[in-house]
Amino acid sequence: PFALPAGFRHLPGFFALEDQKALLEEIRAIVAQAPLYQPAMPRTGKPLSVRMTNCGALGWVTDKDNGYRYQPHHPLTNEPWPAIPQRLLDLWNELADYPHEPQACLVNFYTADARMGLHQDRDETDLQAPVLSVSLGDTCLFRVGGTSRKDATGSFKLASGDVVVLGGQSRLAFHGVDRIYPGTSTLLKNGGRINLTLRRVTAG
Ligand code: MD3
Ligand code: FE
Repeated sequence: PFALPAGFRHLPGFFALEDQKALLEEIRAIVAQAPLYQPAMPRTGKPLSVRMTNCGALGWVTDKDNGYRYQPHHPLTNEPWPAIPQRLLDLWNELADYPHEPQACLVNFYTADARMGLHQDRDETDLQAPVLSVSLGDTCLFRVGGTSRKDATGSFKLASGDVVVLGGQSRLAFHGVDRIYPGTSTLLKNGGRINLTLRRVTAG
């Protein structure tokens, strides 16, 4: 029997289409400064199917030799990450109910065949802070479970403009992206899905 973890909030259609378009332009400017790259799994070096970049003081990166971590520079350009757009800082202030600013915004880009396996987010020192997620472009099938990998999971769709708040117990829930539904949004010219996650990394 699956029950959503406490603190999990799905806000369908939180961003209207015009705001999604404005946010997408801001993300395009970030990607122009900090290009999407293909991250690799620790030790095996197996490439992730999701391409990534970041904005904010810190960015989440992974590669074969150094594994999962936060760092202040892009792994390929060695430039500092671009700033988090004000629209996303406003979102955090509206929904996070947390007294410290977000430090990282991970930008995930999914093509039609990209997936993200079931995992927990535990690379942050501050596990009290919520994670905020914004979806843009094609709909995905998202899966969420409990704090143990063995716990039952439930699935639902995340569509363009949806926001998810992962607070409380849900912060350490296992989650992943099982599939992308191509052609479900016209926001991105060439299709695909973008997910933005806003995070506090270090204790405030
Ligand atoms: C539940 N991203 O970047 S967003 C990730 O759609 C990640 O790209 C997925 O998992 C994506 O780590 C899911 C929704 C999400 C984000 C963080 C969570 C759900 C979460 C943290 C804890 C529990
Ligand atoms: Fe995650």
